[in-house]
Amino acid sequence: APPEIKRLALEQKKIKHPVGKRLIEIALKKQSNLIASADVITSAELLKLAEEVGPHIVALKLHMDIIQDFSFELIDALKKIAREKEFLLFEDRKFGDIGNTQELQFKEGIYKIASWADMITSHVIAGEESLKVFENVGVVAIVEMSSKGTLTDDFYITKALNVAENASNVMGAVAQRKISDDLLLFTPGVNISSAGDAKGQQYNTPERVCKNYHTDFIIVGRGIYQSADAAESAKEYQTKGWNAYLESLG
Ligand code: 5BU
Repeated sequence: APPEIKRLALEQKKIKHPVGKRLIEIALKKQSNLIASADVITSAELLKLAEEVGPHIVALKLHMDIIQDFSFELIDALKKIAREKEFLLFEDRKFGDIGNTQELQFKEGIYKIASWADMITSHVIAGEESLKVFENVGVVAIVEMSSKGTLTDDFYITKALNVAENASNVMGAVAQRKISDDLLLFTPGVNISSAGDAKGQQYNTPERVCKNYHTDFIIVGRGIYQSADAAESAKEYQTKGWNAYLESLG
């Protein structure tokens, strides 16, 4: 990126979290604000997708509990691809319990998320102290959802943002609107060719979420992994997302 844009993008957001800084660094280097959501259900599909979209993304968003044949060989292979292609591993676990239970879900069980995830999502419904258990990871707080009829109304969003801004391990928030410059903004529900699905999902274009909501990172699932050529469509979302992001800064 030209130096003035680099300076602008870094200075506009006052991000202190090391994982947030790393994400910005990768975004500027790769000229991408794209996070691919890998909602596939086998290790083979996941690794293939990671290889294909890797060059175009800043992070790969995962739902590890939907993988039928989960193993730590999968984690090792994913980490290797992430290192080679320079992207972060983002587990969209959407924690939403008391701190003690979240800690067990984060560190223990089959997936041992704490041992490999760079970033995780968490609801903030249990309050600020419940988030303290997420150590050595970038927390992305869910303050607003993309789906039709979500209960995250204006009142909830204001309170959730307040919790997110007060927690030092929170680096960003998921929302469908502009938020403060102290947090990175992540927006799912992004698709170029569809308006939604039959299960409540609602889509916006990369242009809309970057220019109207001032989104920092667009999250794209089916738009990429269900397309005929995942690499090609990741490239398209990368270009569209990055151009819209630069225009939103100017
Ligand atoms: P899609 O295939 O682009 O619709 O996938 C969207 C992904 O983002 C999917 O993994 C969801 O779990 C995730 N998501 C979302 O769609 N909306 C939200 O508000 C949140 C997460 Br939070």
